[in-house]
Amino acid sequence: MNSKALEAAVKVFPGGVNSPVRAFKSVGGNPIFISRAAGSRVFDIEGRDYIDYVGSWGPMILGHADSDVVEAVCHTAADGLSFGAPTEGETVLASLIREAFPVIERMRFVSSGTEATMSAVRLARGFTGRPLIIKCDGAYHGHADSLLVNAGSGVATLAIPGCPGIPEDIARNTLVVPFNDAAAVEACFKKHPGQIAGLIIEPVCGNMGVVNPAAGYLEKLQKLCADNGSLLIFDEVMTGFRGCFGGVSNLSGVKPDLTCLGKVVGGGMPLAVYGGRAEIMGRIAPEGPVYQAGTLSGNPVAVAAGIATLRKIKADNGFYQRLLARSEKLDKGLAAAATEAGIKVTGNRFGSMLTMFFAAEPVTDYDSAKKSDTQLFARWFREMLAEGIYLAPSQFEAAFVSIAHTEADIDRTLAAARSVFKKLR
Ligand code: HOZ
Repeated sequence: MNSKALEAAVKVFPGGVNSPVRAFKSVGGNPIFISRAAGSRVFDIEGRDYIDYVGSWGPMILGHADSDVVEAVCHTAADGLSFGAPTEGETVLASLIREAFPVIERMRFVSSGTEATMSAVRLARGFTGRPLIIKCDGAYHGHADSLLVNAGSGVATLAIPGCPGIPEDIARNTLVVPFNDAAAVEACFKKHPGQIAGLIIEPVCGNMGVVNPAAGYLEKLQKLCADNGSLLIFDEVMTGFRGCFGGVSNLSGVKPDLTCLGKVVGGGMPLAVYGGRAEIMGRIAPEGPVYQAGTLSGNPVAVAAGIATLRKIKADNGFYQRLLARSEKLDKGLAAAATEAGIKVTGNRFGSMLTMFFAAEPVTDYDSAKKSDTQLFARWFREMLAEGIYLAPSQFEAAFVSIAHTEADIDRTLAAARSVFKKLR
């Protein structure tokens, strides 16, 4: 049935999918077609169930079909799906976001992470009057032209060297530096004085797999940007709410000028955010001249899902303690299972997102991530799927743990991992 569904889908969608990494192209085999999901499980159209660590690529921190979120969505939908006009719910969600991210003084809601990062970059350029931006090699900030240069996520997964359709005139305004290399950023500022609008960074990478910043790295970036009159933009689309009720800016104390959020903040519905210092956000239309708009921006149903999700996390005192303990157990358990089987892996984790690289050396940037044995990863992925464990079909993505993953789920995952690692030897 999955293969029949794929056959039909391929006729109407490139690769049979609506986002490239879903196609299983780098791991082999066919994608499973999902019929429904509940808690920590997804069910495919053949009736098989899987413990799900894709979590819709990050949003499902409460698990699937959380009853409070579903109720909020149904209740709101009954009163109309979209108005293209302000609602009070938007301000309620914005207040929750501001409480979680004090660096976001004012914000704008959009519908996807791509829109958030694209708009933040435009705002940085509009605010500073400068053309260039810096991004990290292997980092993925959505698929806007200027941000797809040397990108991670699906671009890394499919090893696409450069994306046709992006004019050279646009690409050359993006400067690329290795992650965790502050000296490279400093060199960019020296080479292009007064030309760099901002530096956009996943403060903990998720789209080359999870890669943590070295001690002091983010602080150095903040200083370099401030010294050079450039904006520091944190892309916390993946990391937002994954380690605490807030993001890397809260945990590190580093204060970006602008922040992008998505995924968890929309509770599984299409909603994303960019925001930051009030002075900068005041340049956005209609207050300022930097234009950005959207028919579905602040969609009431998506806003309701976001409010229900954030309220539920906030109301649960032990939320992060439980979530992080289970994530740590999974991370450590996977490493132990690999070691027991004599397979070299490097586990990187931030909060409830983690990547097990099939690499012997520490993974600190895209170059070291690329040293992973992707063939072995592909076998691991397929065997785990056969055991009923649904992981991201790419070495360069993260596994997401939700609060709905029980101790028993983690134990079952680790038991499957032990048996799969033995087969991989
Ligand atoms: N950008 C997502 C991975 N980091 C993929 C989204 C999807 O394929 O659904």
